[in-house]
Amino acid sequence: MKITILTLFPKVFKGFFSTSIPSRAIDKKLISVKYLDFRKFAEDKHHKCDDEPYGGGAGLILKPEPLFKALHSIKAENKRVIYPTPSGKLFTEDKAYELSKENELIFIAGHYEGMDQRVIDTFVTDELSIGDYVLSSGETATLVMIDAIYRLIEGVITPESLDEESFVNGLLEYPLYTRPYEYEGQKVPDILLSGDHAKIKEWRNTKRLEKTRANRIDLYRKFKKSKLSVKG
Ligand code: 6GU
Repeated sequence: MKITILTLFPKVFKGFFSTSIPSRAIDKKLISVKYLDFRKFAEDKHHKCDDEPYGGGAGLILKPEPLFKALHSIKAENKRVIYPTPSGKLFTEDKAYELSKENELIFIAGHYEGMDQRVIDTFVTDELSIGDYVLSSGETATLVMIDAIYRLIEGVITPESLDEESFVNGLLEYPLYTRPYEYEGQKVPDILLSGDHAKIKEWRNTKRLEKTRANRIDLYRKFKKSKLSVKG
């Protein structure tokens, strides 16, 4: 997957992509990441990218010209262009899965209070929000989305790791334990040491349901309604 990030602050991303699983995905050529600093497309003396909104209001917004030029330069017309914004549709695991099937994704990491609507109307295919809170910049939201998407690409992580994690089947993950068996008086549940795989699976399914009911009643109700079986 080819990922292009339009950003005024490429540095924000570089640490992430030079570490651990992301850097391995790049080495294995499963993803490539390019940064397009659209400030260089701002042609005035001060390379100005922001301005006051027509009609008044607080803050500055991104001007259309640098973004139009940057997007035209990478032929973004007819490509999947994602604009992370708190006013977008909710970004979910299903959306991450859908986007992980694309060969190419372009992200516009906004800054300031937003950007000129004409950029959205001309290029953006997906306006997406990562949750009901406001971040100071689009960079962190862009990073969150890319992290959720690229890890679903075949070969990035082992399929078994994806099988039972949170949101698979619409439930949250079961509790996990590792050595030592006993720590500060707390023991690992004996069932996990029993070697009885059917029993372990049953215990984990029960825990997934309990956890989902306690932490995410919305997901729990949806699960119950869908008549999906965790066993299936
Ligand atoms: Cl995508 N961007 C910003 N700036 N804030 C957010 C967000 C995105 N999603 C939730 N809050």
